[in-house]
Amino acid sequence: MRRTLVVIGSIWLVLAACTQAADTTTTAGENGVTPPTGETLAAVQDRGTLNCGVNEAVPGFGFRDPDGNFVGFDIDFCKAVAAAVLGDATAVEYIPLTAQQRFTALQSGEIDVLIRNTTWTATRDGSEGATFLHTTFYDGQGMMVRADSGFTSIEDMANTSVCVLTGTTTELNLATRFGTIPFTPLTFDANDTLQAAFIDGQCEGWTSDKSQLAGVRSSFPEADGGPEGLVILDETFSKEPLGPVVRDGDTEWAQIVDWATLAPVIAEELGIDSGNVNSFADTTNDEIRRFLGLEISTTAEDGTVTVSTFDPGLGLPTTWAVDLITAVGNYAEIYARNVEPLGVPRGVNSLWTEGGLLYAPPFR
Ligand SMILES: N[C@@H](CCC(=O)N[C@@H](CS)C(=O)NCC(=O)O)C(=O)O
Repeated sequence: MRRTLVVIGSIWLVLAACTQAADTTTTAGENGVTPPTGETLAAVQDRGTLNCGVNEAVPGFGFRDPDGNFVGFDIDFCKAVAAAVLGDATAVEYIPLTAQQRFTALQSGEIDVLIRNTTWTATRDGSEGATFLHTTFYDGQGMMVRADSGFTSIEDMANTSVCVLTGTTTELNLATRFGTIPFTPLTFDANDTLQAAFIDGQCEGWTSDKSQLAGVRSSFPEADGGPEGLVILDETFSKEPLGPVVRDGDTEWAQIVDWATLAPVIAEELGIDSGNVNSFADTTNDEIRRFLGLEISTTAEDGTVTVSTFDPGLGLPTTWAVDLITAVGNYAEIYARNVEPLGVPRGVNSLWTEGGLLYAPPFR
């Protein structure tokens, strides 16, 4: 009987949280800001800054350091877009958003792009006015527990409480994974309150994307056991492809953000990085010349030589890729700077030529 009540209680809590998430969804323009459909590029150029919706609470991905600066893997992709579009990686207005707020902020026009550890799902594509672009980080959900808890699997965690953020894919996956295993989800709006509850012992498990658990674990307060006091269980129980998201209805802007997102991958594929990006003036590799906006000579059958720079017609300046790679580096550099310190190996986030999933379409 008690078990049944726990299961019913769990289902209710999850449903309540999901309903809350759905209720906060507004239609575009509902909050008085008219979303610039088809005009985002011009709006960003006129403003001179990119409004990037980010996280401020996940070390390694989207985090505000002690000096108040935004740092992390996702933040570097905001910078990449600003460098491509405005030629200035610092021309970014970072707008911190909770998981619940993020799609409303996108729909209302408050942000130009959302880069906040956001998972691409069919429902978000179909019902949130959102267009998901290429995945920048292939992730999966996991469970973090105290090292002294003795838990080594989800099955060990019957009749426990699990802390989870509301408005996330995480809370739905959690219910799916526990299935008939009785447990109580405790939902929170933000990481700081969730962490306080976890430290307080209100929940035995903390579930989220594994990269984010690694980030949170890396900076766990020493007074509360530090990183060593926590273990992330081996199991990965969902697919969480994370990447940038733009508003539906502005294909030109979506393509610009998409290619800015792909540029660090292209650069890594071509062996270009922030240190050598200016050293390719004499390269005979036309793929590199096209990407870096260097002049290319073509000789027609009658011997006429034409010199031109490649322009794919995306609406970006010729120097966009040079500006971008100079500012943030290639994908390997972005990863090394932000994610490697968390101890997360590249794994599936390696180039396709190295057994990973990162694969950029041809820049030609
Ligand atoms: N990728 C998942 C989860 C994203 C998510 O919100 N993760 C949490 C877990 S660490 C987070 O970002 N917390 C920071 C906060 O909202 O304070 C999604 O798109 O729903």
